[in-house]
Amino acid sequence: KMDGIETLSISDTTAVSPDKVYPLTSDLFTADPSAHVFNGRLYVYPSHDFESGIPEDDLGSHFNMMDYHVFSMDSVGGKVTDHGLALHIDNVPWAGRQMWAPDAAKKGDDYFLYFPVKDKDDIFRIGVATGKNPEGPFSALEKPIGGSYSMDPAVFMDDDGKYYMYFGGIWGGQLQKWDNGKYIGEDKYPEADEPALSPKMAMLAEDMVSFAEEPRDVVVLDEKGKPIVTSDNDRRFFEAAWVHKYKNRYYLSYSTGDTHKIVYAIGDSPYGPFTYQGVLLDPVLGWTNHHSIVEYNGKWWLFFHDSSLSGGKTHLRSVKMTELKYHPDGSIQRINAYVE
Ligand code: FUB
Repeated sequence: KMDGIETLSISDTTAVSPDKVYPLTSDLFTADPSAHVFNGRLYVYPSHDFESGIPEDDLGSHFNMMDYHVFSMDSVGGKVTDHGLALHIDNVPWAGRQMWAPDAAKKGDDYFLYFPVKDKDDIFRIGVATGKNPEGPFSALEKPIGGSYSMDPAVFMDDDGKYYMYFGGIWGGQLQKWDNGKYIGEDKYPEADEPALSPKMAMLAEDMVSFAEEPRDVVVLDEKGKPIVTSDNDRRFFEAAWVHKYKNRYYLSYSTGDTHKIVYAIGDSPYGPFTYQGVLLDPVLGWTNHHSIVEYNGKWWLFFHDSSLSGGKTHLRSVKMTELKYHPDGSIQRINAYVE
């Protein structure tokens, strides 16, 4: 048994309706919102969905995004500003196609946009672009982050000023094509009863554009302290890792992909292990479910997307936010965005 945090007693099996859902964008399709508070203002770094005409497949080829816009607001429910083009694929020297879910970080007076995109060999890598303003524009480095692979970067800053990147995603995200940091070019999943593929994480170096260490596995344990296994599709990691800290404990949340939930696990170190707790967001309209969690003005907010604005087109999504609530024991109240 690995050491983990106990499964909290108040874990919701039934979802409640959110207090209020705030749609954030309607002029552009947006997805995978990563939210941060910089200088007292709320910034959202989403994917920018558009109709490229590429047919839908299991590898997500129809998610053929080419650029990023940053959005911001100074109050929940207030005006949301679209700051325009922040980074275009044509300005990323090594990029091939598919700009997927980004994230951002601030260190001192510098801002960093982290983004997954396939390189010219069609292998997902994680890139970084820097800027002097939270909304961009950002200027991409010549090469992806050394030792990075797969997708969905999420950067967490701990209270001691250290930054950690969590990343990875299976199926179209290609995590299953990597073995111990080496690209094997074919799909290799652990057996059904073996520990599932884990998200990866690494501390960022002082420069914020490289890893300070080799990426390692982020282990998610079940209530018995055993790693969650490959066949456990309702709980195993698929994509969209996010880490936040609440009352001194680390919360890892992620999408279960083909079972379409956002679930969470708690640990007492940014390295984990994390113990599975439950669902925090039920499936939304559209195949993907991808979120972020941030504290703003004393409340906690869940950012997510769905395909309601496009009439259900999975690759044309729109970001929203709603309040996230905790039970007294630190467990998270489960939300279904559509329950009346
Ligand atoms: O937006 C493209 C991909 O869909 C993201 O990288 C995944 O997390 C999923 O939301």
